[in-house]
Formats: sequence, C-alpha cells, structure tokens
Amino acid sequence: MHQFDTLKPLGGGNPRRRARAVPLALLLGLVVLVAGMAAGRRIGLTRAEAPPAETREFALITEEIDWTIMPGVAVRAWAYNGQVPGPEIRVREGDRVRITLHNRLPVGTSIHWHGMDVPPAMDGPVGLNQAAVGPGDDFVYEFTADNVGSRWYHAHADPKVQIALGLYGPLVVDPREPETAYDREYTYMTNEWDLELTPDVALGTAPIGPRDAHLRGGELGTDLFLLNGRAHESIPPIELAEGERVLIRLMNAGNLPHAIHSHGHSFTIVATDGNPVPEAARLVKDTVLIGPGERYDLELTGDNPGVWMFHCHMEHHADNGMMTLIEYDGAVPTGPVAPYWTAGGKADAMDHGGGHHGPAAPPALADPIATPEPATAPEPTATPAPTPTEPAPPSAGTEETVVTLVDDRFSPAVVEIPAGTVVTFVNRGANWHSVAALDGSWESGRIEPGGAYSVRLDTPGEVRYICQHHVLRGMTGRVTVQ
Ligand SMILES: [Cu+2]
Repeated sequence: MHQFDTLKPLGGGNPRRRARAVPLALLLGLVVLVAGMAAGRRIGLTRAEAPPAETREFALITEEIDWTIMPGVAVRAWAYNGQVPGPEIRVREGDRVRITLHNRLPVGTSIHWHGMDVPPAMDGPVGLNQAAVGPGDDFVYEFTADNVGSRWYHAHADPKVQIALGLYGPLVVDPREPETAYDREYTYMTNEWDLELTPDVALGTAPIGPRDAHLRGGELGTDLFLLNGRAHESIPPIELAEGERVLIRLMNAGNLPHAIHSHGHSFTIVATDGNPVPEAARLVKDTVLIGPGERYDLELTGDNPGVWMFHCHMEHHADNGMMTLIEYDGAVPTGPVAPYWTAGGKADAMDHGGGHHGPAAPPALADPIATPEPATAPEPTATPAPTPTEPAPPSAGTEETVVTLVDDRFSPAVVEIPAGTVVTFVNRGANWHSVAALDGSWESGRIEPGGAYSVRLDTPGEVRYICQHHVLRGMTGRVTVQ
C-alpha cells in the first residue's frame, strides 16, 4: 500500500480521484486529494513514454486538527490538508511547480522545500528569505523541480514547534527517464511526539509543560516515536509478495537519529538525500542510521516470505511507537502471536489502527479458541486506579486477581479464576499499555504507568487478550474462567 495521499495538481484529470473531507479545502474549492490507497504503485516509464515538462499547481492548507496517533492517544496537531504528515507532492524532473500556501493557523508560517535548490525568495526561512505568511493569508511558492528523488517540505517559521506539531510532508521528484521500476513503494517519515507540546503552548497561551520546562537548550521531551504520524500497529506495514522489488523511502523529519532495522532482509541503499548512489558505491545493510533531515532510499527484494519486524533499533523508540512489519501476502507469524492473525492479516483486536486490512469482519483465527458468548456482558469497573501499590478495589463480595503489566509482557500471562472474579490489570512498566479481549468484548484504552484497569468475568470459558500496542512485542495473555 502506498503510504500517503498524493496531492494531485489542481485541474488534474485523474479519474481515480475522490474528494476527501478537508473543510477549508472544500470551501476554497481548490484542492482535490487522491487517496493513494491502491495496493502497490508501479513507477517507472520507458524513454518513449517520458512526458514533457509541465506546470503543476498544488494547494497546501495549514490548520489545527484532531489527530489520532494511535487508539487512546488523540492530540491537537498543526497539519497540512488535515493529515500528519502532509500529503505527498509528486512531480517530475523539470516540471514547473506552483504551490499555494493557505495559512489557516492562528500564527504565521512558511514552507521550506528541503533538498530543492530553489531561488532564495522561495526557500522559506522566515526573516532571512521571506516574511511570515500571516493567519488567513496566502503565499505562492514557485520553482522548477531540478532535484530528483526523495525530498520533503516543512514549516520554517518557528520550525522547532511547527514541525513537531505536524507541519511536514514528502515531496518526490521522479526522474524524467527512470531506470528502475518497483513493484511497490513506501515512504516512512520519522518524527517524535511531545505530549506536553500543544498548539496552545506553541502559541504561548498555555504554560510549557513541567518536563519541558526543565529541559535545556530548547530541547523538547519525547513521549512517542512516530512513523508517518502514527505509532505501533497504527503504522501501515510494508506489504509485499514473494519476488517483488520494493522501494522504501526513509525521511527523518524529527530531531533524533533513528537506526532503522529490517529483519529477514538486507537492503541496498540506492539513494541518499534523493540523489542516486552509483552502483559500485551502493551499500548492502540491514540497519541504517538516519539523521535529522536526511533521506535514504532502500531497495528490498521479497525473497524471504514471512512476517518480520521493521523498527528503530534504539529499543525504547520501538517500545514507544517506532515499529512496524514487513508482511508477505498470506503469511502468518511463527510465534505465539499467530492465533491473532487471520487469513487476511491481523485480527480485529490488533488491526485497530489504519484499517489497512479492510473493513472489520469477525476474526477467523488461525487457531480458534472457543469463547462462549457471555450470559451477561462483562462490566468494566473503575478504570483509573491510583497507584501500582493500590489497584482499584473490587466491588464488595467479589474475588479479585491481579495481572501485572511489565514492559512488554503480562505477569502471569495465564491465570485461572472462578466465574465472577474481577481481574485487575496493573501497569508496573515504564511505558503505557492497554488490554483488549480478542473477541472485542472489552478493552481498557490507555493505561498509564502506575494505572490500572479492572474487568469482571462471569462466563466460564477462555478469554484471550492482548496489549493492542505491544502485541507484536509478545504481549498476549489468557484467562480461564471456571
Ligand atoms: Cu529511533
């Protein structure tokens, strides 16, 4: 699946395009977004097909939005065209590109075309090269796309907070005469998220958070490590079939380096910062360290079918969001997570993020476990329990069993209880977690470190559950109700 909505040029004639809800865009009547959701995307043209250079026009609208990084983590973000990252702008080498910025933020902004050698007045830095584009104002950027490959764009007014709040997106310039055709192409933009940094803090109308106030040198704290504005299973995976050749564009939009590692596959670095690497100089690696602002294009061949990790090798980054999968069509994991996979991919309890496996359907487990219909629906009791040492008290007259959440496992992972017992899940880890029954009958949402969630189980049978955000790290459990 292609990762980004591609921003089509104004007046473009693509019959597959469909309107998408971007209220201001609709009002302006300016923007049509194409959901580039078709599986795979073949690129590459023969010499005979290379079209002439043309003028391409786009509109980018900045506004404040609600953004869901993953279930349980909804934030206020600043976004281009209603999404984080902004839509992919895709043009061809030599095209004249005209992009109108419509600023609907309550603060001035601008756009820098990172990796594009544009004239100074089109480069974006506020103060040095242009005045800020004020709230409600428009500005037209115009340049010729002379630099091929993986480029990107981002805000360049107070970039420390504006990029951190979501103002960045990919810009890809296809060469006029591409030499390589890929079966599928993916773009992953890395960034970090600071839950203490809100638009109000950025505007100065709310105080800086207590942690950030203690940091020095303008550093922002980091709570989550993102790929394409999302974390954990909300990140769409790299889907491929055996024998396919895949291009993965890594782009670092954040402030930290990341060591992106692929399991089961080495990859070839075919471009750095968009520029093709000569064949004799290409490195074959399984981990690439990408610094802030950099891009690496990785070529990967589907020669080892399975379900594989693809993650940042700074392990606490992976623990807090920066991990996804290389997922072959029809493949199922070989570990204990396998029962949570369906023939078509993850079961509903896991596939709650991008919905990339299609509409919800009853999970057909590879290893079905009989879970009887509860006579009475289990009733979650008091959700926020105060401290690790004081889990939520069960209602009077009921038994209670405590299951501890430790990064990244349940302890004990298997328990047997009499019907009517309250199971209290207490998070004693450093990361937040969640608990969800595989049959969808109950789920906790986010449980902070030190927090707890309780559910009363009345019906005999076996209940399997997962942490919806760390199941790929092995966080599964089972309760047998007698
Ligand atoms: Cu990392």
